[in-house]
Amino acid sequence: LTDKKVTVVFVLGGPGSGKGTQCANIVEHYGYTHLSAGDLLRAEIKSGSENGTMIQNMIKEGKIVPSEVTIKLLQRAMNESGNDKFLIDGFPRNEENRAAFELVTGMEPTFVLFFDCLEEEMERRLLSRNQGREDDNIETIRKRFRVYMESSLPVIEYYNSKGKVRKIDAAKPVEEVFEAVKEVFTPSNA
Ligand code: UP5
Ligand code: MG
Repeated sequence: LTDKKVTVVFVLGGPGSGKGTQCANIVEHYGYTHLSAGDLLRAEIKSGSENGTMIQNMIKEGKIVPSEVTIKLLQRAMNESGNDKFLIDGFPRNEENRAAFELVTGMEPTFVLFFDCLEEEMERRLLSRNQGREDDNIETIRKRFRVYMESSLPVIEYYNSKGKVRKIDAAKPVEEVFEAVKEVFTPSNA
């Protein structure tokens, strides 16, 4: 997987900005494998792994799980997929995540899809999601927003300075957001 032909797109944006929703659309149209770091961590909790309790506590507090744990899960999922095109959703969340991923995998994203959305709208979506996520309560949501502002936005700034960010207005209805996403993935742009 250190092969140069592997395509990685980081899909970033605040909690509830629509990363998972739009990744599902992208997969249907463009042949990528969707890897949600949060989904992989939640599956790790369910599997009863030795890290499960630690991961569960971090997610409940909206904190960022140590890079080595998340990167191992991502690498395993990439290897198991048999694909060479990946949407990595919700990772990297801080500078340390970003630097560790590049160091360990030798990969850099082709570009970064950034879903930009106002906090009020994201909060509304998360509070009405009702999928039993332990972090979808107002206390944890506030913590997730703070971590996003303090730790994750600087990663987006970093890639923006390298000209790699494709910013999408994510406050619009799902179909309209996907129209904008499609423009990014048309061959002349991607
Ligand atoms: N919805 C979506 N799009 C909409 C639209 N355009 N208009 C109206 N409604 C829309 O969407 C959220 C909800 O909004 C859904 O009900 C959807 O139908 C609706 P979704 O697509 O799920 O948004 P998403 O951005 O994926 O929100 P999510 O809650 O998954 O984002 P987070 O970044 O908070 O969650 P994630 O799972 O990535 O991480 C959870 C936690 O895991 C983190 O807080 C952290 O503790 C841990 N984590 C790490 O430690 N490291 C990692 O690398 C990753 C995660
Ligand atoms: Mg998600």
